[in-house]
Amino acid sequence: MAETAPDHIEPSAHYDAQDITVLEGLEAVRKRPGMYIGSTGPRGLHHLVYEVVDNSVDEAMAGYCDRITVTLHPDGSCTVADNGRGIPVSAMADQGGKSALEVVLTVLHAGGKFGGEGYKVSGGLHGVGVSVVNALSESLTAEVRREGFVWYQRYRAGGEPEGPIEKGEPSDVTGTTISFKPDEDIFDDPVFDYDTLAKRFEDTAFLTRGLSITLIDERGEPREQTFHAEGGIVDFVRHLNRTGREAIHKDVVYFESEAEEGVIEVAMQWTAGYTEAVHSYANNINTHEGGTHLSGFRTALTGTLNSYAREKGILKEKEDNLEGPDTREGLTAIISIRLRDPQFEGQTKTKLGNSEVESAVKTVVNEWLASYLEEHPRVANIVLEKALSASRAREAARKARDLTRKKSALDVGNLPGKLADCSLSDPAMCEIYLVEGDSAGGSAKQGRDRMFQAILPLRGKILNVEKARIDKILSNEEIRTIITAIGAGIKEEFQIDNVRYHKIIIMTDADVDGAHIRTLLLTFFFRQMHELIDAGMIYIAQPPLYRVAKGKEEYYAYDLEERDAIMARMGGNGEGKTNIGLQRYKGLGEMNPDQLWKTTMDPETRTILKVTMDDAVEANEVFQTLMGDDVEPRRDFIEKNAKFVSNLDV
Ligand code: 0RA
Repeated sequence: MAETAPDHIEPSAHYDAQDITVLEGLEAVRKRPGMYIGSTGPRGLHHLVYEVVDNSVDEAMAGYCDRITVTLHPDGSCTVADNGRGIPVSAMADQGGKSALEVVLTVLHAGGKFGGEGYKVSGGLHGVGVSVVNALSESLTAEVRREGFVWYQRYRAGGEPEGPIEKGEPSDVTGTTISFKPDEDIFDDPVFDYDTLAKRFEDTAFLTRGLSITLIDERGEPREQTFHAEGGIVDFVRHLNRTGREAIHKDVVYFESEAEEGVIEVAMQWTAGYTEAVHSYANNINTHEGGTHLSGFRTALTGTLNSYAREKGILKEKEDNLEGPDTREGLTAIISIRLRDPQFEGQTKTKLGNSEVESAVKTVVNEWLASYLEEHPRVANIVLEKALSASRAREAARKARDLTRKKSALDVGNLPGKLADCSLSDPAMCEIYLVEGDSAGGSAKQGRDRMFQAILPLRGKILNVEKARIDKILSNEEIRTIITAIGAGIKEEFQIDNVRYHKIIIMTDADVDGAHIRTLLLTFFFRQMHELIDAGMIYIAQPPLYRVAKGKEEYYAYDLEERDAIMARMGGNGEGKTNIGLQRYKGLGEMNPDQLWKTTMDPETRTILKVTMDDAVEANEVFQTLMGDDVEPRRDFIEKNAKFVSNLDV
């Protein structure tokens, strides 16, 4: 059987002071899990997997590992296996002779202690270390292949070792395998979501050139996917452009540089479209909210393109400089930075705050891009032509706007006539319903609580914003009405403090047209008022699909299943003759004001879904699928559209 590691000091029979400190540390994690992993909801749960995988990714980035396999088991546990060097197993004198493995798994923040040079950069949003995963697991097993043997150690609930590390059979390979089962006492719903993990690992694989990550699901229908990008972020950019974004130059512009502040990688390609798809990452974390690396990149891009255009006479002396957005129209780019001590800020902790990074990225991008443009004049011309036409469109739009400024729909002083505003003026108390169709709008106006609920009926399909330029978007009647009613402007001029309602509720019919209008509205908010989504101010109303009545009793059902359940309870099976009245609502307009209030608008009883934008990369892809030229994927999506919606708010 297994024997004790030769250089391991026999543990004493009772706990010494050091052990107690360790257990207290893990206990603190169990008492306040949110402090370490953000939440005990889905995000926190998946964070456990990322924490373990990120350690393996660190090993890959140090050049010692090229395969990671993540397996989801039927019993709710998860195994992360890599072929790295293996976590060190030797005894640590300054840790009471405990193995390094045990220290890594039981001491908070012990992860990077043994690495030296290769380990200066570490992934992970919180970077809390595997000991936190151990603390929050019902059980955990570590299996290390190293120094010619397999080594084992098991942990009980809360991270207490069952015994010292044990030396097992000989092994001529190296690697680390960690299996853990999230503690049901800690997590609200400890079930891993395959798609959430798959998306993350796809990103990670693109960001870590050459690394293969395999995700295996052994629960239910077996599923397996392997993510691997030999070309790293260059492949990422091509991947983002593969649907609906037509590249206007062949090669992806790429460079990599190691500065004192960290390693910077940039890949970019311009497309024929009008929207910008620039995604930034810091230590493999998608920095949705941007930050210093992104602003450094933007400043350099604008500056370098302007200098080049001036120098080559592409911009004439009397012409104005290109503005930032002009240079990014149609641009797909990935900015990836790895740094020693990332500071994450912002509402969702996805904004890089390290101030030194801004000028480092700026300097590097300036230098690289300037020489790239010199060496690739054809690409330079294509890009500048694109930016110049964007600049002209912007100028034309500005003139058009100035002309109509006085009676502009963008001025709040001029609220649209269609808006039935509420009486209260404190935005935190107020909500606005964007309602499909005049007839539903009429019912909503009569049914609402006018103290705090405003109604804006919208007619027809609003403009397809993905394909339109800003000047066209602003000339669309429905869009102008929405902008005015919300009162906070758009794009760079958007000011969240001026928003007139803290709940903006989209209420459309439960059919394909309704789903389409909802998607168009979400696209519009995503492109023009992104902050509203970040701030969690956009919601989707959930009108019922059926009304079931028998005598004086009446119930509303929100889907088929619920309808059948209600009917069964009332004694009808939906096929034979009963005195049950069943009404299927084809549209909101079929409900009378009272019904609409009761089922969909009364804060006491309604369900509204908060729209979140957890992953801008994916959202961008979905919008493109929806709005791009291919009709098929769009129809597909609309039919099962529920993607943007999470977080019940009852
Ligand atoms: C520190 C030092 C060394 C390996 C690791 C950490 C390591 C940690 C993890 C976590 C998951 N997989 C891992 N693989 C390796 C080894 C240093 C050496 O061998 O010189």
